[in-house]
Amino acid sequence: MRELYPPREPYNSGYLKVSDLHTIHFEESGNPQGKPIVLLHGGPGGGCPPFYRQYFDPEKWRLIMFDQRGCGQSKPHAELQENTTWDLVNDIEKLREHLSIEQWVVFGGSWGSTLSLAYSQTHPDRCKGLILRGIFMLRQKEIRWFYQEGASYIFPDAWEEYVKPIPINERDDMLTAYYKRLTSPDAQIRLEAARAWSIWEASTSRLFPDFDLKQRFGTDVFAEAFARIECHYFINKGFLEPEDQLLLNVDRIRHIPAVIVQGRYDVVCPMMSAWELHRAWEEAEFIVVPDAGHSMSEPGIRSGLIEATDKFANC
Ligand code: STX
Repeated sequence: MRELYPPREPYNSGYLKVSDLHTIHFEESGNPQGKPIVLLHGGPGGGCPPFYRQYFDPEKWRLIMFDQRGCGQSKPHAELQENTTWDLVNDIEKLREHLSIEQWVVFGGSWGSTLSLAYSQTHPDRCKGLILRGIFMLRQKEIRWFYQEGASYIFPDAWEEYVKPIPINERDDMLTAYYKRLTSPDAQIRLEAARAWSIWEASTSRLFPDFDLKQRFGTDVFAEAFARIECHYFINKGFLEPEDQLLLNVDRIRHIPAVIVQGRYDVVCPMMSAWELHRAWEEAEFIVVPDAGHSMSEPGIRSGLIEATDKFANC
């Protein structure tokens, strides 16, 4: 089993104005002369905690992390205007140009895998490799499974807490019911919904539950951005058209070296999606971790990801 690299500080960080409204926070860490790799975080709305740096050999990689529109240290916080998949794809290009990088490896898990597919299929020439985890293609069946019916059968206890803020007569469409509350002008209503939404995901992310994750996801600042931005993207079907466009456009990236790491017991992004991607893209290395759920910090997933970043650093 591979362990994390030691904690480190960035050697550069700053803000990049990407539109009249949005400014994103980015950082660089590791070796300034190393191979460039960009990390696309999950959610959307999850931001980049510092331990993400530890998946990358600091001698070999020049790691670029940034907080997507509206989350982490990006501003304005929890903003939904001008916040779409294609805005984020454009931001990634702006950041690449800002840092004078010709090509980079793209690393993304969960929503980060969705965004990695959207970005690489739009700008394949900029991508030297793809490291994807917990595949999520944001199709209706995936949204339905997690927010309406499916995951509820496996975590009925956590589900009870998730449905609590929603009156019984609105529970046949949880996404719409949550969206209404998450965009309410009343901060109390917004926050109650945001916490319940976020804790649902934290409660179901790992094979073995993690109390700390629930604590972090339940804080007001994190929950408000995470829940609002996720719900906004999901109610808008990820701004993807047709809904399976990421699967249909695999031909655009087929030639790019890639690895897919998937937990067998991922309840947030069930393995069916990773399997469908694998079937459509058999050139990509496919690794199933037999004893893990969704989280990148579970031992098998962590180890698989570090093996992948080490391998890509050496080729
Ligand atoms: N959302 C899946 C996702 O992208 C449906 C995700 N789940 N947890 C996370 O992201 C973080 C741990 C990155 C917040």
